[in-house]
Amino acid sequence: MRIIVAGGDGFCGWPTALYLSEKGHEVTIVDNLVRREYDKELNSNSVTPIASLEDRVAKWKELTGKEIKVYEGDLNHYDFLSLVFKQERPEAFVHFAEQRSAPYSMIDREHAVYTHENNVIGNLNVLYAIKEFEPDCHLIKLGTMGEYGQPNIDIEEGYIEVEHKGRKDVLPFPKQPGSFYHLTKVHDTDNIMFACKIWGIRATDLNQGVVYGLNTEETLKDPVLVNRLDYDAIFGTALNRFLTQAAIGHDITVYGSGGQTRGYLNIKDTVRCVEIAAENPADRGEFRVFNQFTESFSVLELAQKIQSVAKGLDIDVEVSNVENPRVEKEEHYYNAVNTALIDLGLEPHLLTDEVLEEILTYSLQHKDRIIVDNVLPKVTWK
Ligand code: NAD
Ligand code: USQ
Repeated sequence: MRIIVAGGDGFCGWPTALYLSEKGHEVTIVDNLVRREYDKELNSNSVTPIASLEDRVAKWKELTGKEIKVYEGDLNHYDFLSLVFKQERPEAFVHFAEQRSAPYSMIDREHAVYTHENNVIGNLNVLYAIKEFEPDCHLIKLGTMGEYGQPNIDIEEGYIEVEHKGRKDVLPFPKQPGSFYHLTKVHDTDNIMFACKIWGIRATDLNQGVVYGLNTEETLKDPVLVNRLDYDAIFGTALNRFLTQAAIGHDITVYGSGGQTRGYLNIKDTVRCVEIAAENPADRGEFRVFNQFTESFSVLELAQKIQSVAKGLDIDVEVSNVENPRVEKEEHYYNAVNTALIDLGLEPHLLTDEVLEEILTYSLQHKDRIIVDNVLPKVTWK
């Protein structure tokens, strides 16, 4: 299959591009490399030293003989995107290419506006490009579990049957996102749903939970292929971030009481879920939503698991309840459905002590790269 991986230089996109290439698909990466620019802006870095995208794909070709084409450019530039569509004629378009940090979107007005422009308009351009150039192309869009927020009822996969004043309908599940970033995903969802309805586009929205881990079989083939590992308070996400904190002997920063519960998945499952979606495309006009996570944990549970694994490696680390910089429920009901991908064949990699130990070991190897000043949160929601 001819597959475009937009955002293919990023944390989820790079291993996905390699995995799909390994499986024999013709993979093309589209990325404007802006994630590397955010690091410069924030004076931050990946814990692992990552090679340039050029070197990454050259090494992949050298090792496997497989070519991954690269277009360096911005989804917001429609002329550029049109050219990519005309030249590559994608059968599937995997869309990872958005500003994905909630704290980044909450820095100030400029960052909120940038996040909205980048994400919402970029996605709208992709919808128009599909309509104009490849109407049969399957859009596989990365959404987020955070679109649903923290409702006091079970979270369904995209839709819920509602009975109201004696009448019934299946309606989009209510959205209560927790940051301007998460809001962009809700706006994307609405735009995609509408485009499917009016133009007959086929789309799958993968409402992904928090991703942890860094290696896949493919990224382990050579150090040049290593994935990025984010740890700072803006781009680091709960589990990976906590492990890097343990690596430098920093307290694990549980925000508030730590009852915040989210769905999580291993990066190895991210790449497989995308493959499953690509192999089982939505019908023309269908807007399908899959909840993409394998297990749920509270942040306190994660911190305690990591503390215990670190102890096994003779690292003493404290769990510290720091003041929560976000506005969110710290104690709440959480029960989300995630059966669609499992029914299509996903076999989850679960969070074991061995998995935690592996990421911790990687963090320990590169701990000198961690800029300690970036660890504590400075951006607040208030
Ligand atoms: P990332 O920032 O590491 O990667 C995103 C990539 O997209 C970067 O390489 C960046 O340069 C590129 N990009 C951004 N805007 C672009 C644009 N306008 N044009 C071209 N390229 C652009 O993020 P990630 O962690 O790999 O996340 C990928 C996607 O998955 C995002 O949409 C994110 O919202 C979603 N997601 C991520 C997680 C997670 O835990 N990492 C969880 C749920 C959903
Ligand atoms: N948290 C802590 N301590 C920390 C960092 C985070 O307690 O040091 C808490 C947060 O307050 C939050 C939870 O952990 O309650 C998750 O935060 P996070 O930073 O790991 O994840 P989040 O901001 O939700 O965003 C990440 C990705 C985003 C993706 C989302 C999936 O950056 O792209 O959409 O996970 S989800 O959480 O399901 O919405």
